[in-house]
Amino acid sequence: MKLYGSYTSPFVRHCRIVLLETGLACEFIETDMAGSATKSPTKRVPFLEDGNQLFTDSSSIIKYLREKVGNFFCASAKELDEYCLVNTALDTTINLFFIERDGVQVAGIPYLRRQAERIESSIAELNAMILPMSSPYNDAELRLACFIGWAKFRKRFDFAEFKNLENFFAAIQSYENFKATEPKV
Ligand SMILES: N[C@@H](CCC(=O)N[C@@H](CS)C(=O)NCC(=O)O)C(=O)O
Repeated sequence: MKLYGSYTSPFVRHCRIVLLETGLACEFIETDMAGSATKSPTKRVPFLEDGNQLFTDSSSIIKYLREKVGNFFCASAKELDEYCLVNTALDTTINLFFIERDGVQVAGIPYLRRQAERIESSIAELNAMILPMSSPYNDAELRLACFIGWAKFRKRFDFAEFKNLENFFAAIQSYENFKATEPKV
């Protein structure tokens, strides 16, 4: 198997954690935007090749890897809903990050203001969740940790008023597979 991605992407980080957890052999191929533009129809990372199979989204990659070793991806509807909530917040935060990096003023465009509000309300909801303070972590929790880690790394969000999320993030630092995949430029 070959996983294409970057060392900064939170979506790729989640896949890398799952590779460590499952112990599956996989080559990591560092890929920039030019690389993903030619090799994946989504023009995004991650993507995974296994023989002649191509997976173009972190969620399908994680499901594929977990099922390969006889485990589940988001076993219950509740876990899937929590995973989707984190993913919406993450996807929206990254969307605004790229848009702002291209010089667009978020405050001047109604839909982008709505995107910013979506992030705020989703984070408040995530902060109200009951979160574990030690492993094992499920995929909704791992995705949440990858989101917080990326938002801190890129200085996109101040979590100071969200104490539950801060405590959860402090605790997951002692999980070796999370620590081993910290974002780096
Ligand atoms: N839904 C996708 C999102 C992946 C994604 O947004 N990746 C970012 C990197 S963090 C990317 O490649 N962005 C490039 C672009 O949007 O042009 C997944 O879960 O894999």
